[in-house]
Amino acid sequence: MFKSPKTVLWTIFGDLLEPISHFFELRGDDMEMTLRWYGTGFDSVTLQQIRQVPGVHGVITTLYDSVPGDAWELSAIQKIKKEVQDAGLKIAGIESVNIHDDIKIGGGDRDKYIENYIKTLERLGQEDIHMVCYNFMPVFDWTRSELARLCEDGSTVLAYNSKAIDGVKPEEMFASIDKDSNGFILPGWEPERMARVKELFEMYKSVDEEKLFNNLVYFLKAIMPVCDKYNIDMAIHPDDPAWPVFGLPRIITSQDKVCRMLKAVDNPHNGLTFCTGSYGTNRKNDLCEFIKAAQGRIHFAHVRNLKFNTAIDDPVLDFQESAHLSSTGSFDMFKIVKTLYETGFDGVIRPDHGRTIWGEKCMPGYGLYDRALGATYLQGLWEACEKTIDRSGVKLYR
Ligand SMILES: [Mn+2]
Repeated sequence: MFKSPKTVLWTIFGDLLEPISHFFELRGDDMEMTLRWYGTGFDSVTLQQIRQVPGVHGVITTLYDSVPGDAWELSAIQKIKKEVQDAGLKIAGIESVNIHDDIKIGGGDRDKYIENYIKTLERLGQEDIHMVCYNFMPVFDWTRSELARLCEDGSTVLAYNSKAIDGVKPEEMFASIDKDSNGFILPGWEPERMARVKELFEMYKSVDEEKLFNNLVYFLKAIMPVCDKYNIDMAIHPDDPAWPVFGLPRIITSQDKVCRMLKAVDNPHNGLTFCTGSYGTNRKNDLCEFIKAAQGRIHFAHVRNLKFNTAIDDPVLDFQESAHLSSTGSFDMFKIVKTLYETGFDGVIRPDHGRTIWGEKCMPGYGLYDRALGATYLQGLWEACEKTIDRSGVKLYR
């Protein structure tokens, strides 16, 4: 098993090297552009296609058929790693290693599931994988009311309308998501999970925001030693949308709440996936101020645009995902990328949900074409920053 010299150094001297790593360039100093890839048999996009997207050398992947709570087998990690490498790419990180509900609820078996999570992290670290995205959302992953809203140009996008969501029961929500998913299994909306939706709601009945927060802190404290040992950056994904849905608590929604979480476990390996399209759903969030406040703790960036169709004071909230360009949505994408650049971001980045265009048959949000356009656009913005802004005096993240 090949290990890079850096990994060997980190494995042995990680604790000692941490504070001085920057000076010896043990870390990269540039962002790493990637695309998410769900794995052969799950994704309509192939590694060979991703290999041809300019500037993309890595993928973010997962063991898509793994069950939350199970320890990942080393052989399974090695197999997917080899497949990615054989295609001329690398695994830049994992999205996601999902968290068992017992950990989120604080149930009787949580220590057992945390032990399994630690085993997974250990094996990922041994395979030279150092970034893990996860989320701490109860029952549901991301929520949208439509997966294929038709745009003027004939493309389709994911969209959210509060009237449609507020009047619906969770199980009906699942049926409509399932119907529009083009036959793909959407992350977080796995059928076996949704079959248990009522039971899950029952389990979360006694879990309020404070309890969920404490359970997250408990989990993070337990895994930090293995993250320190293998230099693994944990990157929590925000709740999407960034407010409570269906009466369930949501805690990774705003700058204040996130800063509290970062302080509660004040270790650089306890960090964020900064997803502009998730935090940005809540218009009270100032994305650039947020990036500055979390400087040094953003390990993974999902950068995409949204278009709001209702005024900020309208009781009905309606938004849709747009192409990545600033001109097609409500966010100033240059300002977002510039803020990441200026604050020393040197982590993994990827375009996020794209539109479905050019007749592609794909998982909603995860077609090749619009994400490839997004990756190219974001790299253009980054290049503009590199050529006009001197960040040599900025302490890179680590
Ligand atoms: Mn995201």
